[in-house]
Amino acid sequence: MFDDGIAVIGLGYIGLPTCAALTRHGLRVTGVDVNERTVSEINAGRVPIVEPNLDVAIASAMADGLLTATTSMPHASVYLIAVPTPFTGDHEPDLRHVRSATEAIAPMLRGGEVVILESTSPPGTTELISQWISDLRPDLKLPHMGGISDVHLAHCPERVLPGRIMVEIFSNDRIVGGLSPECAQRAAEVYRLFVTGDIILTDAKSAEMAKLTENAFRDVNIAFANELAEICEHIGLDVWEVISMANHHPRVNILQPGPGVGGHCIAVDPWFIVSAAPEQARLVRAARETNDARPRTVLTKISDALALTGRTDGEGGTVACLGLAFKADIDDLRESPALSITETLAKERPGTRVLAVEPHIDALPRGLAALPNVELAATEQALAEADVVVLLVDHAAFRAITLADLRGRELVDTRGLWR
Ligand code: SAJ
Repeated sequence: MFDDGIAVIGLGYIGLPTCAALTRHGLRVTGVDVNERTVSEINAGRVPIVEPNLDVAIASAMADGLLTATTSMPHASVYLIAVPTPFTGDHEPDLRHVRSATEAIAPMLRGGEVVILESTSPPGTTELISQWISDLRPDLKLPHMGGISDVHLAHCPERVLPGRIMVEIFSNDRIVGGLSPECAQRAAEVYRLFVTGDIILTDAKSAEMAKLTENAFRDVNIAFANELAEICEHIGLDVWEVISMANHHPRVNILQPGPGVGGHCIAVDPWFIVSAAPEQARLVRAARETNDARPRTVLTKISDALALTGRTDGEGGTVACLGLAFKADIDDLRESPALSITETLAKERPGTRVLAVEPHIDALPRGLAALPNVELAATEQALAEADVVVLLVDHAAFRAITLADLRGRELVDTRGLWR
């Protein structure tokens, strides 16, 4: 089944670890990416993203001669699509990367191949891929037409947690949804090679919805914690204490409030459900709106804290923003509420000096670097010079800060570390 190897399209946080997992099991893998720099980095044995143990796994795949990266689509027995699926300005799914991957695969098909979509996608996307291929290749029978097909199509959503990808890619259970039962069986054979968890077979649309449901579940639960934070503040209670006590109940497990939900999954995927059923997805939409409103609440608290130090609107003062990443102990700044709070603060208060502290990076991202009132600072310098200290990310490095280190500063603690 794998005679012509496997092509993994999209060499990012999912595609690259998947290449590593497949090559570890002796398969020949071609990694395909539109970004020439990514391709040349990988071919030179360097990994362009930070994820524990990924560099070692990729280096050994290269040393064994099992992995090559390229910008052009090869012929392969299995195509695995792991490209981004963002949303447009009005929260509608943007499938342009899936479409261009499909358009590159279509001319290579000879019959007998398996095409798997791993990218998190709105319900119906796998079927759309089948239609797109059939428009380009009227000579082939595709599974959406019914009957026996020449090419097999399935959705197998990725579920790995950034920071634990090289563990979870092997151990997580996988959902494999085929456009036909035969498609699901053929795609499952790929995952049986390296997955130790259960493999659950279903139809493609249920698999698409299951993945969206997982992330919407987490988003709704975080929104509940964030709403509790606002309720508790309003009535003068410590939300972290309230949650910790409630969680002693055997059937209660409330998540933690924070400055908002970041990353490229949980803040995006629920919108695909809203888009598919706008009238019905009321709670899912409300959760998104609640979490998206958190950064503004934090900015108001920073202004209030600056006012307490005698700074009037828009002018003066030094604010230390601790953490820019989208969550603890990673270097990933994508869709980070901490980053957007720091940037908005600096833009809205050009007379305020903003010290950005992020132990996992050594240069400011472009948006922040362009602002004259922002500097990348070490923790000690920021604590020494700030009037207001804002804890945005609960990195391990910040857990060592004591209340004594913060004496005399106004504090905005969005993670409940300094209670
Ligand atoms: N967050 C909170 N409070 C919490 C937990 C998280 O505010 O109690 C915030 C984080 O700070 C972060 C955001 O939510 O900004 C998302 O972080 P996360 O750790 O919940 O999730 P991700 O985005 O790193 O990974 C999620 C995972 N999905 C689920 O746990 C259901 C992962 O398994 C998925 O593979 C990934 O999305 C994905 O790619 O879809």
